[in-house]
Amino acid sequence: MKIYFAGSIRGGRTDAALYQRMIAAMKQHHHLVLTEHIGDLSLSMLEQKEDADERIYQQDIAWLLESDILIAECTCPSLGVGYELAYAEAHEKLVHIFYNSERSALSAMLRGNSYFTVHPYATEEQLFDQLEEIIS
Ligand code: 6IA
Repeated sequence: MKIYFAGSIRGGRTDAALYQRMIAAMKQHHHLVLTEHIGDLSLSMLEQKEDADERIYQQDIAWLLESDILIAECTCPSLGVGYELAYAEAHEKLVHIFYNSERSALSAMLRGNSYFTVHPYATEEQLFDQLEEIIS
C-alpha cells in the first residue's frame, strides 16, 4: 500500500516521536509511506520558509492523489491535517483517524462524519493494536 501519513507540523510538534513510531510500524509491513518526513524529529514548525509553501502544497496534493490510504494522527490539532482529511474524502480515499481520547477531544467535523473510520485510544498499546489491524 502507498500510505499518506498525516500529522501536525505547524499545529505543533508535541507528538513527532509518536508519528515516527507509527511510520516505522507501517514500514515494517513493507508499505511505502509517502510522507515519512512527518516523523522527522529535527523538523521544526518555526524554521520553515514561507516561500517553500507553494511547493509543499503541490507535492503533498500529488502524494495524496497517488496514495491508497490516508492514516492521520489527530491528537494535536492541525489545520493542514484537517484540510488533507477533507481532500481525501472528496477523492474517495480510505481514511483512518487516530487520536488520544484522554488528551484531546476530536473535532465534531471529523468524529461526526461517518465517512471516516475513527480510532480513539487511551494507551499507545491500543493505538498500535488498531494500527496493526489496518496495515497487516
Ligand atoms: O498545518 P500543519 O503544518 O500542522 O499541517 C500538517 C500537514 O500538512 C501534514 O500532514 C503534512 O502532510 C502537510 N505539511 C505541512 N507542512 C509541511 C512540510 N513542511 N512538508 C511537507 N508536508 C507538510 C516542510 C518540511 C520539509 C522541509 C521536510
